[in-house]
Amino acid sequence: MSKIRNIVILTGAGISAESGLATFRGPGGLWEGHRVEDVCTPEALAHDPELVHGFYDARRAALATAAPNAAHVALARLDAEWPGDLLIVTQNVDDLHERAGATRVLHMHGELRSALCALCGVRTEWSDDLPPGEPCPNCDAPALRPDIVFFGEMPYQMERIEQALADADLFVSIGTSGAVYPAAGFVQGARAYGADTLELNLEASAGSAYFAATRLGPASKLVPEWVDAMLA
Ligand code: BV8
Repeated sequence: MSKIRNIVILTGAGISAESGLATFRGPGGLWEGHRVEDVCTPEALAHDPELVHGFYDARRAALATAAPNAAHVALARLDAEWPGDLLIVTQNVDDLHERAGATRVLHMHGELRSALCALCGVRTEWSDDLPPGEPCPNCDAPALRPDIVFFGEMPYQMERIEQALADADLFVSIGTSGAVYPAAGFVQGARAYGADTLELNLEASAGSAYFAATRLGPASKLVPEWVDAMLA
């Protein structure tokens, strides 16, 4: 444990499942009601803005009734107490890591509580419904869209993520199916740079074979146990 100084943690929808937020794949998943290409692509946004804005409005509203769970709280404690570098790279667009108190968080797929102007690129904090054609507070163009990275769009801050993976001594993946790239490839990158790798997930994922160790179970149990051991 003493040789570990820099940690990168990747989180996915599974870490928020016990907070009542639906995951994407699996029974009752978000995608179950929708085809991915109908709600999570630039083409969908152009073709049916009402559907896409409505899909994210519903998820933004669900945030109001969700609270961080023991896994988010444990990661926030590690963030506060870990003396080395630590970066929580989340694929999630909820704000549960921040509401648990974590500060070193990077949302690579965007955030529900942010609106992006498709014209001037300025972001505006947004907590209510975001109807299509809403004027941008900065440039006034009717071009505000959900600040979400759709399929075919470049995830945010990839250079910063790649640098963190290059510097990492430990890469931990929590609550993700390993179905979406480039996030699903981070474990291979981390290993190539010599990092140790650990997966904490409810079930085996598409990437489990790449991890040096995989522990199966709910994040609310596995993550506090792992953080306690890291801070012991
Ligand atoms: C890009 C928006 C390039 C936010 C999302 C290489 C190979 C193959 C394909 C590609 C490739 N490179 C690019 C692609 C295409 C594509 C892709 O990966 N397609 C897949 C489907 C094959 N990737 C992209 O398009 C990405 N862009 O690469 O751009 C580029 C280059 C130059 C110029 C321009 C562009 C963009 C990807 C982002 C797409 N946006 N969503 C939102 O709506 O929330 S993806 C969506 O899936 C979410 O972001 C989500 O985060 C992501 C991954 O899902 P998970 O988080 O893993 O959730 P899931 O339900 O799948 O799994 C939950 C897991 O939790 C399960 O394993 C379950 O067992 C576990 N679990 C459940 N309960 C618990 C639990 N674990 C613990 N405790 C519990 N209680």
